[in-house]
Amino acid sequence: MATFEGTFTTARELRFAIVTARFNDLITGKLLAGCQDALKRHGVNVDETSGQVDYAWVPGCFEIPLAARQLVLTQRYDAVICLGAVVRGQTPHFDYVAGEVSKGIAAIGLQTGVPVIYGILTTDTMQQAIERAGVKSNLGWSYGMDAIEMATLLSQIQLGSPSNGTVGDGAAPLPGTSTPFIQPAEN
Ligand code: INI
Repeated sequence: MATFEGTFTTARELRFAIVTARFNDLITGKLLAGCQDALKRHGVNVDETSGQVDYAWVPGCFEIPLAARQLVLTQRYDAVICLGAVVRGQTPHFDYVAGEVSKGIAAIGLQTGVPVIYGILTTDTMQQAIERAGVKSNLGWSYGMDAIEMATLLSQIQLGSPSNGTVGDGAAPLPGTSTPFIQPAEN
């Protein structure tokens, strides 16, 4: 039996894109810092000039799926991380924005086979958002870890090389499994 399980020891070989919403940037800036910290402490060079992590900024969460999809379609990244914050108390269209960004992010991952991390805080109050972006803990850190885990997991599955080494043993990929399935969504 094969066990596929993401690892945290080979992140220095991976490439990431991070899409961050400017809306609620007090919160999203903290999420980004936490995410960068997690990646950096696992060997990823997060400097803009390194080429290992690229950054995209969008006005708000609603625009995140479009930017994330375009980044995925370049085939340059092992995972794309989406960071945003939707606060219910601040907006009557909370449900629309939160709903669209959730559906959009899920669809990109399923359509392309590339992990797209849902790093969107959806809270009732700004206080809750602040607590989750650094005062109590910083979920940005978790989103960075999730990206590493999913990128390495998908790589194992594509290569037929599980963490317990019983299939493939990290040798040549199984036929037809070495290239991620990338296909633009239909209009
Ligand atoms: N965008 C957010 O990222 N968070 C919010 O809480 C939010 N509110 O409150 O409306 C928000 N709105 C902007 C939206 O995402 C779009 O950027 C805008 O509607 C332009 O398309």
